[in-house]
Amino acid sequence: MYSQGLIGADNRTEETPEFLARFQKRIDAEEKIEPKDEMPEGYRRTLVRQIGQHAHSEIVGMLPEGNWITRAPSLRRKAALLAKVQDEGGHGLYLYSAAETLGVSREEMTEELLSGKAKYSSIFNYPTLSWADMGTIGWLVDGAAIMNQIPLCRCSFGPYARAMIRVCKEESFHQRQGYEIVMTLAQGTPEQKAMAQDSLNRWWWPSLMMFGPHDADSQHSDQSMAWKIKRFTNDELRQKFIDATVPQAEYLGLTIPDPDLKWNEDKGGYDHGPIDWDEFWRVVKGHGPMAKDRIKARKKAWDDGAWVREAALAHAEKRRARKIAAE
Ligand code: BYC
Repeated sequence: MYSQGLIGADNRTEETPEFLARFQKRIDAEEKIEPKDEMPEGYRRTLVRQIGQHAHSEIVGMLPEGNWITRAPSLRRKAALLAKVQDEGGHGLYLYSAAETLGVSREEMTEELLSGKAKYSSIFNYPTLSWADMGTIGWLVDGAAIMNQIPLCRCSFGPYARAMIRVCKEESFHQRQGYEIVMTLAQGTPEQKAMAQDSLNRWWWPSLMMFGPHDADSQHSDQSMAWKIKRFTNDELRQKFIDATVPQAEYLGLTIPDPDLKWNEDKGGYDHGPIDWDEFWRVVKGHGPMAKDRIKARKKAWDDGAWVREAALAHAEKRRARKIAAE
């Protein structure tokens, strides 16, 4: 009478087929699932995993760009970069809050990040070597993020979908500010244009990897699509991103570092060369060039912030006691 076939990747949950079918009916009717609604344990776990990893990506994603705030070439650039990095911090906080509605605490999620159990986007394990990288990250990394996140605004889980609406509006500003930086460099001196090209060369392939493994190797996609957490597969979104980005590079007069990139009339999209999946899995498993530094920085921030958390708890306790005494 119990089925283990319909649920999350680890197959640990036991729920009746009737219960799973009832839940699937709500999903198929495009109803939003809210935190207190009954849901399969696999659905809850999938969301905690994805939203938690998404939140960590936003927070770790502040580091590569934060690295350039003091070296921005003008006050205007500095103000925009500062605002963007703060936005990413805000996205992390909405996302942690969305995950918390599923019964997991911020402490637990942070501990999983610091222990290496929870992942964060592979892209943030690469170093930011020049100012041009601030432009390229906005253009490509935020561009890829938008492509992935617009469909998440229609995710079946209400708090995640709603958080994504604001996040996407801000990511869209980030993408434009990045593209404008790259455009300024591409139309500048030959040295500036070379800097933009070098940056594109380094970030192109890691940006394509942001969308995750090929569909054939994506262990969670089928179930996440059935539950309408994901609306498109990894390969579908990667293709959309390439098709949108190639004309942008052409407009800038920059060359995408893929000799096999070619318009395919029949499919109405670009064919591209092979992605280095060995590199992808190496980075995902924690061996990216900046992996140690990123986790070290997050651990330091978490440890240094312990007194703030303790003080906030003590303050809340004092207020609670005062309120009880006054009643
Ligand atoms: N990096 O079965 P799959 C941003 C993992 S931040 C690392 O296809 P799924 C921004 C995957 O987790 C952008 N790991 O998984 C911030 C799974 O491992 P686990 C972050 C990756 O979940 C600051 C395994 O590989 N965006 O926008 O169905 C500045 C198998 O994959 C990656 C999000 O997090 C990767 N690239 O699909 C600027 C969006 N790819 O968990 C910008 C929300 C795969 O079993 N997340 N893995 O240990 C998603 O949409 C999905 O989770 C993914 C992966 C498409 C990423």
